[in-house]
Amino acid sequence: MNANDGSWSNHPKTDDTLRQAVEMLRQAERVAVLTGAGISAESGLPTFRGAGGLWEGHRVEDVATPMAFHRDPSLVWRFYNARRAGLRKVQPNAGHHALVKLEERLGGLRFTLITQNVDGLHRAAGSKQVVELHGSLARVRCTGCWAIADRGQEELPELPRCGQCGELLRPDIVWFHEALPGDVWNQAAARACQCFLVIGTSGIVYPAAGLVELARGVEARVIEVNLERTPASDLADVSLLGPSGHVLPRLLEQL
Ligand code: BV8
Ligand code: ZN
Repeated sequence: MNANDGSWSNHPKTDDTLRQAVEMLRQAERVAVLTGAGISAESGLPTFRGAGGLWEGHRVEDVATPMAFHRDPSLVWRFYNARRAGLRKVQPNAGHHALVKLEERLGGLRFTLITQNVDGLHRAAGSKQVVELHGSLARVRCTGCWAIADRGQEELPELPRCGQCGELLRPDIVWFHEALPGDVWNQAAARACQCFLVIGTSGIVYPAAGLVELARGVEARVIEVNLERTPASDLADVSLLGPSGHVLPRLLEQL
C-alpha cells in the first residue's frame, strides 16, 4: 500500500481496523494523543529518521545536544534557523485539523495532545490543549538570564543575543541529554486516559516513547497511526497503517 496514492482507504482490512479504533475512541472517557514528526510530513516538513530525514544531513551530536551548542553555536543556529525558515512555507495538514475536531468533540477536560514536534503546527491548526514536550522552534531562551521569548517566524542572526543581558540566545528546545520540563504531568495524562492515540512517531525517543507504555500499564486501549510498524506497534490494540493526513479524517468521519 503506497502512502500517497490514496489506495489506503479502500483496503478491506483497513475498514475493519478503522471500525475497531472508532469503537475504542467512543468508549473512552478521556483520550490522550502523542504525535511525532510523521504527522507534519504531509505538510512538507522532513521527519528525523526517514529517507531525507533531518538526521541524514546532520549528526545529532553536532546539532542537537548542549555539548554541540557549546562547541559550535553557529553550526547549531544554522541548523535551527534553516528549520525556522522552513516553517514559513508550510501549513497544518488534514491530520492536524482532524485532531482539532477530536478536541472540540471531546472537550478540553477529556482530551490531551502531547507532541514531540517543535514545529507549532498543532497550535497553528487550532489545537488548544497542546503539551510541547520538546519545546518550540518559535521560542528562544537566553543562556545568561534565562529570559524566554517567542520570536515567531522572524529571521534570526547566526548568533542571536539577548536584548536584556547581551548573552547568547539558544533555541527553546529540549536537546538530547537534557531533561524534559513538566514531564511528570505528561505521565499523568497518559495514566488518566482510557484511549491513547500514538501518531507519526518512530517511538524510540524517551521519555516520550515511554508514555505509550504508561498508557498500556493502566489498560488504556492504544491506537497507532503510522506508515509502518514501530516499537509502539507491539503495544497497540490497533495499528492503522497509512498516512495520518488520510487516516485521521476518516477516523473522525466515522466517530
Ligand atoms: C533525557 C528536539 C535525561 C530536537 C528531540 C544515551 C545517551 C544519552 C541519552 C540517551 C541515551 N540513550 C537513550 C537516551 C535518552 C534519549 C533518547 O531517547 N535517545 C534515543 C535516540 C535512544 N533521550 C534524551 O536524551 C531525552 N532526555 O533522557 O534526559 C536527563 C534526565 C534528567 C536530567 C538530565 C538528563 C531528550 C529527548 C528529546 C530530544 N529532542 N527533539 C529537535 O527537534 O531539533 S527528539 C526528536 O526525536 C524530535 O523531537 C522528534 O519528535 C523526536 C522523535 O522522533 P519522531 O517524532 O518519532 O520522528 P522520526 O523521524 O523518528 O519518526 C517519524 C515517524 O513518522 C516514522 O515512524 C514514520 O514512519 C512516520 N511517518 C512518516 N510520514 C508519516 C508517518 N506517519 C503517519 N503519516 C505520515 N504521513
Ligand atoms: Zn539575557
